[in-house]
Amino acid sequence: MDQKIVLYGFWRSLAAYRVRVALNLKGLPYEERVIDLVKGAQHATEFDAINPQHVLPVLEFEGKTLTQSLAIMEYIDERWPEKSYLPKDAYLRAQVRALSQITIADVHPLVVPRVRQYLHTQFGADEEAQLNWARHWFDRGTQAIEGLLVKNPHAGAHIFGDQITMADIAIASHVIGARLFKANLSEAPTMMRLIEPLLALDPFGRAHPLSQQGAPSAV
Ligand SMILES: N[C@@H](CCC(=O)N[C@@H](CS)C(=O)NCC(=O)O)C(=O)O
Repeated sequence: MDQKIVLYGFWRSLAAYRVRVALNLKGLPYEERVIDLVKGAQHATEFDAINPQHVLPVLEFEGKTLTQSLAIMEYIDERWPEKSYLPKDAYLRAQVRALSQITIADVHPLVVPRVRQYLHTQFGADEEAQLNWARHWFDRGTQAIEGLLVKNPHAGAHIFGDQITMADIAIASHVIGARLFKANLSEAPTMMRLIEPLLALDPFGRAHPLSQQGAPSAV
């Protein structure tokens, strides 16, 4: 059984970032195989055999393949339960998933390359229009997250107390994405107070898109 963990990723992929952080938090070494989304490598025949959805990330371990960052993060936490990033309490765990889904399920899918490409080919959206589209959805997500965090009674050093949870990983990916797209983060002081210190931690810093192979020195 192959014990090597392989992550198919790309420097700019926010979903791959989430999985990198999860692996780093667990102290799990992995090999990252780059699928260049700019060159359209997600559509190559070899990758079709790995993920017919043509998206990243994909995790391979022990001959098994897994897609979707949320499912992968949950799998990693269950497979290596030490240093868990999911609370034991069922209600808190559901809240962690709910907050994570705002960005993973509601914001992020609207700004991925295939959606921006479709806006271009079907509706003639140029680069600037695509950026405005992405910023709009990031800002809507930021407002929703900030609104929830302001009312969150569980906050400690992190969103749900002093334990880093999957929600911290997901919201960190939202902040990084908002920065890459130059969206507005100035009206989310609660979110930034919680996330900014996280980004400086080693498991998050090593996973950062701009620290990956192929990333430009400035975006
Ligand atoms: N919901 C998926 C996101 C999948 C996704 O859209 N990934 C992007 C990179 S972050 C991708 O591979 N996009 C390729 C494309 O849009 O053509 C997850 O969280 O894993």
